[in-house]
Amino acid sequence: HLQHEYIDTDDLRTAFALAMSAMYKREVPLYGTLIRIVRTTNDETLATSCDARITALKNGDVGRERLDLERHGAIRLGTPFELQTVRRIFAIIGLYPVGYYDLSPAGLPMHATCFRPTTSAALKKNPFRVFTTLLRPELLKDAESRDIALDLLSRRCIFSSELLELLGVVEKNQGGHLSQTQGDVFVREAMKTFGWRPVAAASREIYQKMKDEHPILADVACFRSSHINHLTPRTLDISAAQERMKAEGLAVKDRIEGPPVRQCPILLRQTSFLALEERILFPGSDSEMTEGFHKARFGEIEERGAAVTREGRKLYDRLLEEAMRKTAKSVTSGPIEHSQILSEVFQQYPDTWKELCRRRLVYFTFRCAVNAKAESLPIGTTRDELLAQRVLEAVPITYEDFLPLSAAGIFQSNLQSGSAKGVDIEEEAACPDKIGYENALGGTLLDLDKLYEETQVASLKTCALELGLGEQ
Ligand code: OOG
Ligand code: NI
Repeated sequence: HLQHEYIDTDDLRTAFALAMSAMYKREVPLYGTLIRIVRTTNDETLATSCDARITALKNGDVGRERLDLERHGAIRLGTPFELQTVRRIFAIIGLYPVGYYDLSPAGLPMHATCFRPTTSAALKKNPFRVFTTLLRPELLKDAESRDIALDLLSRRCIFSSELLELLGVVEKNQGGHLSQTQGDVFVREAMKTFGWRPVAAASREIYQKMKDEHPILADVACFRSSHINHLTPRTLDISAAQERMKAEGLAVKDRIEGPPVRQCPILLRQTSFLALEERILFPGSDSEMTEGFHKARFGEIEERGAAVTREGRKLYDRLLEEAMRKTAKSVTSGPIEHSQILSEVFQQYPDTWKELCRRRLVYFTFRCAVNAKAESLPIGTTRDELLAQRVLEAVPITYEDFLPLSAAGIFQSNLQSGSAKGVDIEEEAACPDKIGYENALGGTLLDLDKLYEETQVASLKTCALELGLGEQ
C-alpha cells in the first residue's frame, strides 16, 4: 500500500468526531440546542469583546476553525479488555492516553485518563478528546453486587466483530492507517460501541440492585454499549453561555466548576445541564419487555484557559482547597457565596500574563517580535530580559486536559442519589491507583506536564536560533 492511499489521521479524527456529534444530536436533541447556544455566544463574544481571554484566543494557536470543531466526550468502561480495545480504536484517530484522574475521593469507584491528540499540529487540526473512566470493582462494598456486575460485564462485547476484525487487519498490515473505504466502515462500526442502546442487558431487579450498590454501577454494567454520556463544546464565555442556557429553560447545574472568572483564564471552567430521564426496556422472564427509565446522559459546556505549570497547579489546588473549606464553613453556603469566596481567595493567584510568566505559573510558547533586533544581544540573554525588551512575545498555551475535582462535581450532579458526597465506596482501598489503570490499559499514561514543557522548550529553541543566541 502506498502512503497516499490512506486517510490522514487528523481527517479521520474529524470524521469520527463529527459522526459522534451527529449521533448524539439525534439521541439527545438538547445537545443540539446547546451547540446552537454556544455558537451564538462565541459569535457575540468574538465580535464585541476586547477582553484579555479573547485576545489570548486570537493570538494563540486556537483559531475559529478549531473552536467550532472542538468537543470532548466521556465514556465509562467496565473491564481491561474494553479499555485496551478502546485504546486501539482511539490510536487509529490519533488519540493517546494522557494523565491520570482518581475519582475515588469523591466517592466514585472509578479512575480515568483522557485520550487526546498530543502534538501542537494535531491539536490545532482537531483537539477532540475523550474522558475515559474505568470501573474499579475493588472499591465496591458489596461482594455479591460486585460479582453480578463483573459477570454482566464479562458476558457483553461492546465492539462489533467487523470492527475488531478491521482493527486487527489495519494494525497488522497497514501500520494503523486506513483506506477511505476502511475509514467509512471504521467510523460506522465504532459508533455502535458509543451509541445508545435502550434495551438493558439485565433484568429490572438486577438493574435496581446495581443502582442501589452505586448509582454509577447500573450505567456501567447494565447496557450493551459504552454510550457516550455527554459531548462538550467549548465556549469563550461560560457565564454568558450559562445565562443563555437558563433563559432557554434548561435545567442547569447550580455552579460552575473550576477557577473563578479572571482576566487571564487558567485551566478550565465547566457546567452542565442535568441528565435526562430516558426510556429503557428491561428483558422480563417471559420474553416480555417491560419499560423503565435511566438517567445518565447530559450536556456540558466548558471554557478553556491557559495550562499551568506544576507550580501553578500547586497554587491552584491550594487556593481551591482553601475556598472549599471557607465555603463549607460559611452559614449560607449556596452557589453565590461559593463564587464570592472563590474570587476572594483567588486574589492570591497572579492575574496578568506578565506576572504569570515571570513567576513560571503558566506554560507559554514564545515567538520573536516582528521587528526584533537580534544584533546587539549578548549570548546568554535570559528569557525574562528578552521579554522585557520586547524581543520575545509570550503566548499562553491552552489547557488541553481535565480537572479531577470538576469531573467529580459533574459526575455527582448527574447521579440520581441526592446527597452531595454521593455514595459509599470501600474507603480503605480508595486511593489513586495509576499503575492499576496502566495495567488495565496495557500501556503507560503520558505525563501532561511533559507535553506542555516540550512545546514551550521547542518554541524557545526556535527563537534562540532565529536570534542567533544559541541554546536557551
Ligand atoms: C465523566 C465526567 C468528567 C469532565 O468534563 O470533567 C468529565 C463522566 O461523567 O463520565 O467529562
Ligand atoms: Ni465532560
